Amino acid sequence: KKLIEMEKRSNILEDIRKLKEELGVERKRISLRKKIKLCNDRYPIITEIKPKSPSKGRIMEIKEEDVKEIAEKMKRGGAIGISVLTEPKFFGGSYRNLVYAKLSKLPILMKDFVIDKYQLDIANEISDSVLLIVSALKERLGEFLDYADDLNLEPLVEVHNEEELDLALDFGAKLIGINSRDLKTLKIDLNTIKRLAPLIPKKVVKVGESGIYKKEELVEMFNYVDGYLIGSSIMESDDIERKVKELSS
Ligand code: IGP
Repeated sequence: KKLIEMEKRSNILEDIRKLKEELGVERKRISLRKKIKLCNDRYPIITEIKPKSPSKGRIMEIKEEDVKEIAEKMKRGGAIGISVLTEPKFFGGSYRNLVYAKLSKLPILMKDFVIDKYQLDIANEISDSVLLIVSALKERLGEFLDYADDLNLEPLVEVHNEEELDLALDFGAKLIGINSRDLKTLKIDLNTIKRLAPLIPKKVVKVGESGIYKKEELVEMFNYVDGYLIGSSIMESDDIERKVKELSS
């Protein structure tokens, strides 16, 4: 069983290496954290390639070749980075989508439920940053941050309450995402961001996550955070470029 698992893993790496070569997307890493800090002409937003979700079901029918165009629209709209869901079952994501998104040359965040270090090996192959969800890792967060550090991969550490935030800060996270969605109930509460953001030291870059539909909501959130991650409302829009422009300007 272990051998089969190892073979599966090496096949994944093999497949994405081939696709990378085919598309010619090899480049130096770009830091999402720096991009957020340096952005001063608009609201720094990270858009998301999210084909479906547990709360919405199917959001958009996409083939991997379509990702290139969607990512380009996001870039033209002014996104400073792109998060790509790679989790297949609940979010309809794939590693191949991520490689296609890299054609945009924007920094990329690999979005998955990372619970095994081999997922970081994959992120290392294709991504600039990787999401680490504290509620999924608990005390193991430290090991995963160390390993990401060894790989020179930038982690975005996701928290949803005070306890998780304490853990993230104790382990020295420098880029923290506050998810307004409770991953258990799937409910959105933007007050979570208002409550947790002031507890984070200034040198840490703060990213708000989820639940933004309207510009006013986003503008209010920027009183609390340095960047924002927006998925569904942009993916659902019939004019992605215009929607991103409207939100980021
Ligand atoms: C985007 P929304 O509400 O704009 O579609 O949310 C992003 O924050 C969300 O996809 C997300 C997520 C996650 C998905 C945040 N953390 C962890 C899966 C796993």
